[in-house]
Amino acid sequence: MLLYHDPRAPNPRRVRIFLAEKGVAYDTIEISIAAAAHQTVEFRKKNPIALLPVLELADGRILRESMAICRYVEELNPEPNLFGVDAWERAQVEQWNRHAELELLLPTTLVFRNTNPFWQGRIKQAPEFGAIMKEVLATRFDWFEHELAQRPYIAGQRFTVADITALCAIDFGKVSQIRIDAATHPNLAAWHERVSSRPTSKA
Ligand SMILES: N[C@@H](CCC(=O)N[C@@H](CS)C(=O)NCC(=O)O)C(=O)O
Repeated sequence: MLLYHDPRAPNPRRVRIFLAEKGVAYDTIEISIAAAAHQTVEFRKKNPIALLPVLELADGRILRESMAICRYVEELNPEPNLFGVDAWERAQVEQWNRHAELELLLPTTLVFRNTNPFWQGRIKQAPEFGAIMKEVLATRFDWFEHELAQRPYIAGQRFTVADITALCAIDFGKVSQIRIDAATHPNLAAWHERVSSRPTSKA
């Protein structure tokens, strides 16, 4: 398997951590977003909408959504289970992974895209919208703080793909000065410490 990724981008990191948790071997090709390598005609043959990550199988088949890739890997490598073992847990993991995607990762990337000089001249930016997304994120941090007072991991009593998504979202906030304040969000900070201490978080 070949993973096209950018080491600095949060969605490819989700897949790298997932693959590391599974202990699955794979090769990588770095596609630098800063160098616009994802915009080339050649890369668009892999993904017409020029986004990372992309997984290419040995026979040339392509998967280009992080969660589609992770689900495929889970099917082929059921252990350790990261998507839930029964109907209830699978629903919980799905729910919390979507919450982490839509309520943490999406606004975090929207702050970055709309306020960071990196994107100046590359895309149209709306700084005020970015600032609004930052305010929304603050309310989401409050919500996750409340949730994590009740359990050690995002979707329940154990580490799942929902933790991977939330970790990648929160770490990517750094570039926009979005940080967990341990004084006001001790449970979120403790969770962050817990998941960051896993060796796979370095993947
Ligand atoms: N839903 C997609 C999102 C992919 C995505 O937005 N990737 C970002 C990197 S984290 C990207 O390639 N951005 C390049 C750009 O916006 O030009 C997935 O999870 O696979």
